[in-house]
Amino acid sequence: MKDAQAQTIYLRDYTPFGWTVESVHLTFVLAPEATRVRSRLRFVPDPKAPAQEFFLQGEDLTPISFAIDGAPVTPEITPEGLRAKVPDGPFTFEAEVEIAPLHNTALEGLYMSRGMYCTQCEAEGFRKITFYPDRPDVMSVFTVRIEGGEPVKLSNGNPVGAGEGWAEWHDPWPKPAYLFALVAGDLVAQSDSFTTRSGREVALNLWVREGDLHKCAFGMEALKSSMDWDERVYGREYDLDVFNIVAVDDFNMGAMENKGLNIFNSSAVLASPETATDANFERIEGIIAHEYFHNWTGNRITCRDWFQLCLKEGLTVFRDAQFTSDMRSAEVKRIVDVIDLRARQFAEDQGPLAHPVRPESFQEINNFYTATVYEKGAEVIGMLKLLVGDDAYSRALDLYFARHDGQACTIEDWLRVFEEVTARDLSQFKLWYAQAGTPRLAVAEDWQDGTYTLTLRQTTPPTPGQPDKAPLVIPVALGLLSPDGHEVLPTTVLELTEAEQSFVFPGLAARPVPSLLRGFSAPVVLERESSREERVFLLAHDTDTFTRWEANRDLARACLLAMVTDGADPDAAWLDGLETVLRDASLDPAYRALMLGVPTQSDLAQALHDRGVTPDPEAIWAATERLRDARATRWAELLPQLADEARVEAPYRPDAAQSGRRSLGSAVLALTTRVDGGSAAEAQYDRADNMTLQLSALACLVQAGRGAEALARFRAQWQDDRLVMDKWFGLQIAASDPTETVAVTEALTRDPDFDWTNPNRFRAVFGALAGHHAGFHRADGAGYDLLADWLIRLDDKNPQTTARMCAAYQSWRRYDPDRQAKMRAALDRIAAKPGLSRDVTEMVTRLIA
Ligand code: 0A1
Ligand code: ZN
Repeated sequence: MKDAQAQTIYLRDYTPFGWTVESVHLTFVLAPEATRVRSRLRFVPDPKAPAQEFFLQGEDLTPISFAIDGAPVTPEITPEGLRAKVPDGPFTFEAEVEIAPLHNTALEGLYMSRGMYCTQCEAEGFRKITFYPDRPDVMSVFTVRIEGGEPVKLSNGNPVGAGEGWAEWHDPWPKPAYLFALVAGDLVAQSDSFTTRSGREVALNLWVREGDLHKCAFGMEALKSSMDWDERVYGREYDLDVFNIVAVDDFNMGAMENKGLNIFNSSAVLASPETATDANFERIEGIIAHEYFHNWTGNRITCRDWFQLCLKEGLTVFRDAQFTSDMRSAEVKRIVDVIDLRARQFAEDQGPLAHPVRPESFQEINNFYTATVYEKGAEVIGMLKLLVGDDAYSRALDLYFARHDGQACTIEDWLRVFEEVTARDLSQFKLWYAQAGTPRLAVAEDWQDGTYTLTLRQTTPPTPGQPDKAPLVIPVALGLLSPDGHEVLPTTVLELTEAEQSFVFPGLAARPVPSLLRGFSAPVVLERESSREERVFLLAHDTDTFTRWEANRDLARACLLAMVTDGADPDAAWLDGLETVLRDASLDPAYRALMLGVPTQSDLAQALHDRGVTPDPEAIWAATERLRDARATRWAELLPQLADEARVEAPYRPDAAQSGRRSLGSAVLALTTRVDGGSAAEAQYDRADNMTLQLSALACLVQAGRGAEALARFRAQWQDDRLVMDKWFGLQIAASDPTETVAVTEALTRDPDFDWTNPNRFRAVFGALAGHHAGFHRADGAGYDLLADWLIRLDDKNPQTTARMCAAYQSWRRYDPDRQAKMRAALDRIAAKPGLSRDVTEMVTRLIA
C-alpha cells in the first residue's frame, strides 16, 4: 500500500547520488505469487557527490537476503527502502527479494496482465521490483536473466543466451532504472527487419497474443517509417540488434519507451480496418513514432530528475508531431493539435491544477504526466524553433546529441546548446518553462497616412503559487491582407518581449486586415474582439490555413455564445461564408471536415466564464443542438453532394487522403441524420466494411434514438474483441441525451463485460461520462456522485488511473454555486476515503485548495 503521507519534493533540493552503479545483474525466477528477484549491483563512490548515507529505494518488497562483497548483511528496512553501512571504496551489493506480480493491480513495477508478465517502471516503479537508487540520473549497464516456463522471455538490449526455461539479455547502453523492462508470456511475433543507414541489420518484432496477429501490420509499417524518418530528419540511427514491441491489455498509459523493449497498451498498437477507426490508426502511428523517437530523446539522453520530464516529453511530442505532419497533412495536424491543446492544456492552465512546464515541486510524480508537460512542452520547442530558425534548430540539436549522449540532463543543458549555436540570450525565453498559466494577448490597431500600427499587450493570469507573472518572449506570426483579399505582408514573425509593444508597417495603400498568430505560433489566448465582417473576410481570403480555420471557429463561438445568452438565431453571414468553403472542392476534405466542427461545450463554458457569465450546461447543450439542427436544415441540399465527394470507392487504407474523406463523410452523416431521422446512417451501418464507417453510423443512430438494434448487432459481432467493446461502452454514453447520460453509465457499470479493473474499460466508460459536458454537469449532481463512487472504488486497486481521472473536476469553480457545492462535496468524499493513495490525495488537495 502506498504511504499517503504528503511529502513534497522540490527541484531546488536536488543532490546527486553518492555512487555510480557500474553494472547491474538481475535474475528473475518467475512465479505469479512469489517471483524471486536477485540483484548484484556494483557501486563505486562518486567523488563529485556530497557524502551521504547509503539508501536504496524499495517498496512492497519481501526481503529474503542481502550481502555486501559476499558477506551477509542486515540493512535497516523502511516503507520507502533500505539503509546500510557500506565500505568507503567500491563494493558489490547483492539482494534477493520476493514480489507477487499477480496481486499487483496498480500496474507499476512487475505485474500480470491476463497471464502475461510485464513491467512499467516509469516513473518510480523499479523500486517495486528490487532495492535500487531509483532515480533517472543513475545510469547503468544491465544484464538480465529470466527463468520461468513462459515460452517468450524478453528484456532490454540484445539477447545473449537462452535455453530450456531461461533467457539472458544484455543492454550495452547505460540507462536509468525507469527504462528497465521485462516481459514473459505465451506470445507470438510479427517480425520484420530494418537496415540502418550505416548497415546495421535490426530485427523488429511486435509481440502479441496469437489471436491478435492480424492487427500488427500497420504498427510494423509505422515503426519502419519512424526509424527511417529519424535517420533522415534528425540523423538518429538505432543502436541495438533488436527492437521489440509488446502489446498488453492492462496498461495505465498509452505506451512506454523502455530501451529496446517498448511496451504498449494494446489500444495504442493493435489495429485492423475492421476493428480500428481512422483516428485509431493515426494515433497508433504517432505513438509508435513517439516511443521510437524516445530512443534518442529520453533514453540515450535522459532527464537528470523528474522535474526535467519535459526535456524528453516536450521534445519527443514535438518530434512525433513533425513526423505526423510529414506523413500526413501538416495543416490538418496543426489544427487538430491546437484543438487538443486548448481542450486539455488550456483547461489545466486555467484551473487549480495549473503548473509550469517544468514544475518546481510535487508529491507524486505520476501526477505530472500532463498536457502541460507534454503538449505545452512541445509548443515551447516549436516557439524556440520559430525564433531561431530551422537551420539553427538543426545545428543546436546536432550539438545536443553530440554533447549530451549518455547523460542525464536538464532544461539548462537544452537551452545552452541553442544559446551557443545562435549567440542569443535565452534567459527570458526560459520563463516559458517556469511560469504557469496561458498568456493573454490583447491587440490594438492604428491606421494613419498609410502606416498601420499594431500594439500587442501581454498578461498572464495568476496561477496556484504564482500570483505575479513577468512578460514572456512571444513569437507572433503575422500576415497582412489588403481589403481586396491580397496578401500585402507575407507571414512575418514579430517578437513580443515587453508587456506592451508596438509594431509599425508603413507604406500601405489601404488599411490592412491582420491575420494574427498564424499557424498558432504561440500557446496564448488572443483577445481581439474583431468584427464579424472581418472574420468573415478572413474566412474567405486568409492564405494561412490555420488562421482561416480560426476565423471560422471564432465565428462559430460568437454565434453560439449569442445563442446561449440572448437566444439569438444562428448567424446567417457566417453560415454563408462557411458554405462557400464547404463547396470549394479544391480544399482538402479533411480541412472541410474541421471547418464543420464547432467549439466543444466545455470550451463555450470557459468562454462564458471568461466573459463573467456563469455557464449553464443545459443552455449550452440546447444552443449547440439548435445550431446543428439549423445547419442540417439549411444545408439539406448541399449534404448529399458533400457525401458524394466524401465517398471512398477504393479498398480501405488508413492514409490521410482516405481518412480525410471519411471524416468529412462522418460530419455530413451527423447532419444528415438530423433531417432524415437516421435512414442514411442505417444504410451506412449495413454496408460498412470498416470500423470508421460502422462506428460513425452507430453514433448517429444512437443519437437519433434509433440505436437499440444496431447496438445489439454490434455487440454480437464484437463480443470477443476487447478494444472494439471499449468503443461500444464509450459510444453509448458519449452519444446519449444529457438527461440519460448518468443512467446509461450506471446501467453499463452493471454490464457483465464492465471489467472495471482494466484501465481501458474504466476510461471508456468514465472518460465518456466526464467528457459529456451536459450529462456530467447534470444539475442534481448525479454525474459528479457516480464518478466519485467509482474513483473511490478504483483507488484501492489502481491509484494512478484514479488520480488522472480526478481531473474531471478541474473546472469546478467556473459553475454556479449549486453545482460548485455538489462537485466540492464529491471531492470531499473522495478526500475522506480511508487509506486514500498518495496519488489521489495530492490531486484532490490541489483541486480544492
Ligand atoms: N514515457 C511514456 C509514458 C508513460 C509515462 C508514465 C507512465 O507511468 C507513470 C507510463 C508511461 C511516454 O511518454 O510515452
Ligand atoms: Zn513520451
